[in-house]
Amino acid sequence: MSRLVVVSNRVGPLRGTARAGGLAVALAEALQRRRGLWFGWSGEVAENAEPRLQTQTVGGVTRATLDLNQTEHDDYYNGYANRCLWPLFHYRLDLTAFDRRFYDGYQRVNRRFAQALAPLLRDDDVIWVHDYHLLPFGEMLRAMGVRQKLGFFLHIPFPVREIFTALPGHDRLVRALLAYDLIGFQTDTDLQCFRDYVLREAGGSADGDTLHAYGRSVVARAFPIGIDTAQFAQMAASDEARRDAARLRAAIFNRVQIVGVDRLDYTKGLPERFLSYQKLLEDYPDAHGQVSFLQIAPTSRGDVPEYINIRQELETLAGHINGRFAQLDWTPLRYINRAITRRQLAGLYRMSRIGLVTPLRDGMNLVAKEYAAAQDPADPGVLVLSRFAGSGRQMPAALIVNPYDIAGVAEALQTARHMAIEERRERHADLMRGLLENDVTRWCDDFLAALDHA
Ligand code: ADQ
Repeated sequence: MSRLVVVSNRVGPLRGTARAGGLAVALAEALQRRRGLWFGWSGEVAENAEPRLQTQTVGGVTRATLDLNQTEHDDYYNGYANRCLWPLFHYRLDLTAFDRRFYDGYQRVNRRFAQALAPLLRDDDVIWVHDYHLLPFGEMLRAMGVRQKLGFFLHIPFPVREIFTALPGHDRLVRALLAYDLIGFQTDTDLQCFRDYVLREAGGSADGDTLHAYGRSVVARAFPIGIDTAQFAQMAASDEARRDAARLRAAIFNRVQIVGVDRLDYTKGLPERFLSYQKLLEDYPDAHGQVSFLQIAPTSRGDVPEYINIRQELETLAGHINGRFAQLDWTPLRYINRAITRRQLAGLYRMSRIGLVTPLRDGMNLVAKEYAAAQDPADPGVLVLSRFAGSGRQMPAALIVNPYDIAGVAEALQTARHMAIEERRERHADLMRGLLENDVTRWCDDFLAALDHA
C-alpha cells in the first residue's frame, strides 16, 4: 500500500487527546494504517526564527511541521485565509478584506511549505491536501516536479459564481485547483457551484465527474464528512458522561435544556440564535422558567477584528436577554466562552432536550451530527438545524429552519419542546441510520479510494 501524506494548516496530535475531534482521529488512523506523514504548520509563531522543519515519529507515523514568522502569520493565516477566503466562501462579502499584501503572503507561505515538503516525498506517495489555507499548494508541488497523486478536500462551502468572482485573481485560484487529480467538496451544492464556474466562467468542459479547463483535468466529487458515530454514541452513554450529565441537570433543576456549541464565529449565526431564543420567550410565556439555553462558544481567531466585534455583540445580547427575562430562581441564558473535553461535550448533548445548530452558512457542521449521535435512543432530544449547513441537506429528519427567520426558529423551538416521544424516536432513528452509514472512516476511505483511481 502506498504511503499517505496528509497536508493541512494545523497538524493534529498523533495520539488521542481529550480534545481531539473525530476528524483528527480519523486522519491519524488512516495515517497509521499507511505508515504516513502529516505535514503542516506547527501552530507556533516564531519571530525571526529560521524556517526549520521539526519532525517527530510516533508508532510509524511522522509529524513534520514548520513555524510561521509574524508577517506570515498576519498575511497568510489571519490575512488571506481568515479575512479574505473564509468570509468570501461563507457569502460575507461585507466582511471580506481584499488586500494584495495578504494574497502575496498566502502565495509565499504555500510556496515555502511546498518547498519543504517536496524533498520528503517518495515516488509512490499519495498526497491529500486539506482546506482553504492551501488551495495553490498542489500547483506549487507540480511546478517542483512532483508527479505523485494529489488530492484536495475543501472543508468549507464553495460559493456561487457571482460571489466567487468578486475575488480578485479568482481564475488563478481555480486554475491552481485544477492541478490536483481529485477535488472533494462537502455537498452536491458546493460541487455544482464549482462545476458552474469551470464550465461557464473558465470555458471548460465536463465528462462525467471529470472537468477540463486551462489545459488541465481534475475529478471533482462530493464527499460529505461524517463523525466517529459509534464511538461518540458510546462515549455519550458511558457512566462518566452520564454522571456529568446528571450533575448538569441538577444544576438547572431539570429544566428543558437547549444547547448550542460553536467556535465563536460570525458564520455560526449566534446573534440570530440569541434573538430567536428571545422571541421564544416573548411569544410563548409558558416557556418562562421552564427552559434554559446554554451556549458554549470558545473564542477563535481572537486577534481578527471581525471576531472581536461578534464577541462584544453577543455579550451585549446575552446581558440584555437575561436582564429582561431572568427571575430570582431562573437564568434564561448561559453563555460560556470556553472549550470543553469531548466527553463533557457528549454528556452535555445527551442531557439537552434540544440541540440548536443555526449557522448562516457552514460547509458541513459536525456539532449537528455529534448532538444526534449522543442522544439516548429511548428518549432522544430534537435537533433544530439550519438549512444553510451542509448537514442540513444530509439530515432531513431534523427540524430544518431558516436561521434568518427569527420567528420561524422560535416556532421550531416551541415545536421541539412539545414533540411527542414517538416522533422524537422516529426522527432520531432516521438520523442515526445516516450517521452510522456515513461515518468519518467511510469518508476517509471513500476519498482515498477515489484518489487511487483518479
Ligand atoms: P468548524 O467550522 O470548526 O469546522 P464544526 O464542523 O462544527 O465547525 O466542527 C467543530 C468541532 O469543534 C466539533 O467537533 C465540535 O464538537 C468542536 N467544538 C466546538 N466547540 C467546542 C467547545 N466549546 N468545546 C469542545 N469542542 C468544541 C470546519 C467547517 C465545517 C466542517 C468541519 C469539518 O467550517 O463546516 O463541518 O470543518 O469538515
